[in-house]
Order: sequence, then structure tokens, then C-alpha cells
Amino acid sequence: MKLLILIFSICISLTSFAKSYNLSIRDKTVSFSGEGKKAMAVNDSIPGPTLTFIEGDIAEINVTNNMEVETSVHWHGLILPNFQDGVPYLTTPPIMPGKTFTYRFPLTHSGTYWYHSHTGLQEQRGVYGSIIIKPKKQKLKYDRDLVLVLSDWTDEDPNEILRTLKRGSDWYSIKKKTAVSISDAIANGALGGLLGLWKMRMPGIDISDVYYDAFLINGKKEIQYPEFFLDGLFLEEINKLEIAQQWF
Ligand SMILES: [Cu+2]
Repeated sequence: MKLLILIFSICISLTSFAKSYNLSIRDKTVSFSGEGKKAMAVNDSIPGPTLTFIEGDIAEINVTNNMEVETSVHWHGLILPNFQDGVPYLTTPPIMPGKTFTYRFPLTHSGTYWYHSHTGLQEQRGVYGSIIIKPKKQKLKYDRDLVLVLSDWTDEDPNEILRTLKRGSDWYSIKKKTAVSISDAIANGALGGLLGLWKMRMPGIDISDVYYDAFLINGKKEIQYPEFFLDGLFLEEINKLEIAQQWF
């Protein structure tokens, strides 16, 4: 009986299909705000390519670092062996300049996910993309799939942004014209609330604190899909949070 089980499990692993992708991360100049700025891209694209699999596939992803700094890729939300998780110095070694690392893991579940660099603030510079794992058996009825990655872009160096946020400065609120002055707070009977925020060392009344130069849909400020006519819509959301102080 034991032998039978062993043979059966070998058969299952032989029938798993390995689907490979080659990803190359390199520097790129973008001009989302009209000014040329340094970015980082996967296969020369921001967002990087959508990786599509079927539940049960083996994902085999060769990531080549064509930059002068180290990098990594984290498969956000996927259930996988710890070593494949792509968090440098914690689960997986970083990918050094000029080197290729092959991530290989079974896809045990379906869903809509995303990947991103887990090194410094490279994700904010463009190293991210989506992952679609289709279920073995199609549960929903639809004609076509359209993946939309909504993201934001800032011309400012993300490290500078982090420094400004840590200082608790109101600079971005002023830039976005959402800063609250004491006179405004008094006029609106909200001085107590403002003082409460100050007591907690919270800057401005603003959930997303950073000023962005552009908001992107699949890497474009504007995009149209005339081939899609909607008579029904199923939305699955991948939550891609950028640098922002959250107060929940
Ligand atoms: Cu993540």
C-alpha cells in the first residue's frame, strides 16, 4: 500500500506543468510628468509583465538583475515554500548585479496577485507586476479577462519621501493643498481634533500623505480598451499600497 501511494504521488508530480518566465530588471528613464526621471523596470516595462498560470502549475521564474545594485522579487500573497518568498536576507538570498536567480514553486491555489522587488524602495521605482493563477476548473462565466494595475508615480526619490514622512512634515499636504491651518480648524470647530493629532504627533488630516506626480493604469496616465464592452463586470482587487502613513 505504501508503495502504491508513493507511485501515485510521483505520477502527480510528473503531470505538473512547469511554466517558465524570464524577467530582466534594469534601469529605465521614464517621463510620466513630462520630465525624464530614473526608474527601474521589469522587461523594460512598468508595470512588468503579467505572469499567467493555471493552479497546479509549477512556476519557474528566472530573474536576471541587469542593474548595478542588488535586487529581489517577492511573490506577494502566494503560498509557497519559505525559501522562494524572495525577501532578501530573511528567506532568500538577494540577486546580485549581473546574476540570475531561478524561483521555482508549485502553485497550490488560484487568484489574482502581484510581485514586487523587496529591496529598498525599488518597488516605488517600478519593479512590480501582476500574477494571475486561473483555477483548475473555471468557476465564473466570462468572455475575457483584463488586468488593470493601478499605481502611482512620484518624480521625487522615494528615499527622500520616506525621510520627509519620518520628520512628520506637512510638506506634501501643503503641495496637495490639503494642509489644515489653525484658523481653518477654529473656523470649523475642529481645534480639539487638530490638537489631538498634534498630541499623537500625527501630521495633517490626510490618509494618503504623499504628493504624486502621476497616477497610472497599466503604466499609462490614460488608457482605453475599446474592444471591451461591459454587460457585466467582476472585479478582483490586488491591493498595492505605496508609501503612505496609515492611520487605522
Ligand atoms: Cu508584498
